[in-house]
Amino acid sequence: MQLGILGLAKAGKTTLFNILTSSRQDTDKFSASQKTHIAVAKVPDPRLARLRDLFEPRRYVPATVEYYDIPGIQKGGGPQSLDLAQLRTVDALVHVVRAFEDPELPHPDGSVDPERDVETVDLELILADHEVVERRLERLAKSAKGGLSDDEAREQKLLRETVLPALEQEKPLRDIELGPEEEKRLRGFQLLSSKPILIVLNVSEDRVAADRPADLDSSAGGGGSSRRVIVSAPIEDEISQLSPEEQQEFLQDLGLEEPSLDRVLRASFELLGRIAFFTVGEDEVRAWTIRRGTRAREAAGTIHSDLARGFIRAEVIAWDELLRVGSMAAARDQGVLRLEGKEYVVADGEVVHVRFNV
Ligand SMILES: Nc1nc2c(ncn2[C@@H]2O[C@H](COP(=O)(O)OP(=O)(O)OP(=O)(O)O)[C@@H](O)[C@H]2O)c(=O)[nH]1
Ligand SMILES: [Mg+2]
Repeated sequence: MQLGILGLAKAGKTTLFNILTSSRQDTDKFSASQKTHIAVAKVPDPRLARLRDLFEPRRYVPATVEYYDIPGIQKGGGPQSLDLAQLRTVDALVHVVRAFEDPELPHPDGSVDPERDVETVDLELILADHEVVERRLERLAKSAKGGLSDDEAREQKLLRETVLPALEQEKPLRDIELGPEEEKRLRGFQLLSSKPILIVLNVSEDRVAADRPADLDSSAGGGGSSRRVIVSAPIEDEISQLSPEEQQEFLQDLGLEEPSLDRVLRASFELLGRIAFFTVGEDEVRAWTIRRGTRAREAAGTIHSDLARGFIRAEVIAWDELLRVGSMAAARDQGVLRLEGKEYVVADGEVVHVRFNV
């Protein structure tokens, strides 16, 4: 699962990337980032941590997300100013928006205005998509002289009647309704404005608690494919360097329940409709990432292909139920361990043990 961090110059992208992934890329007030950094972040999950405390395994493996830190977009720089090759391949976008004041670091547009910046960046994505779609339509028009296949004709209709008009009205494609077949048809184009997006408002240190209510309205500014989180990058940086006890105290003083970074990570995960199921034991307590709606046999395949091939049954229990009874054996004895077949749809937070035979 890959997410591209993008935004205007000096919004705090690399600062955020460093904290998310415990990296140490240079950040600086004056010179612009030149290249894309890539690193993996662990998704914090209190449920999995509780299971770790119960099993005390040798290995603890949370779910992960991969972040790409893309150099800042130069406004009006056109598609060239985006690292398009990298951005097209990611599953979703994280737009870091500057909402902090710093007299030493003037905003390229002369003032701090997050809503304007959200629109500016959306517009860059829309322009990049527009170019791709127009080019494709030109090519289709050329081959139309020799006659289009059914498939090509359908593609042309979709691009011409739905996609192009939306882009021309400066509407991001994530906001238009498409059927499953249309969505599949478009996927190959890897259009940027169709990707789910998480908006991260990087606010001033003193506003991180004050701004919470707006933050909770996570659907603000769009449907299910766009969400918002508020952070203060320097505060998150500070938090990440504290011990767990100090963290608790610091967060309480600020009136926060958890580091905002945890919420960025979880939102990244949820943005893509991903859920986690767990495997437990003395050897390993581990999270596995699947799409919502995945059936037991396919879920088993994420652990190992043999488990899908030789799938017999899955023993399933909710994570909190397992904590309550204390072990898989106790769950079996008490009749709370369910036996599910290959068509069973695995739910978020379930502990799964696959019985298989190859
Ligand atoms: N005061 C303040 N400074 C910040 C904040 N976030 C980042 N900075 C500073 O802003 C400068 C730029 O931060 P970066 O993380 O490099 O920004 P960037 O978006 O990656 O910049 P480019 O990649 O060059 O576009 C650094 O000096 C940071 O320390 C913030 O919330 N408040
Ligand atoms: Mg940077």
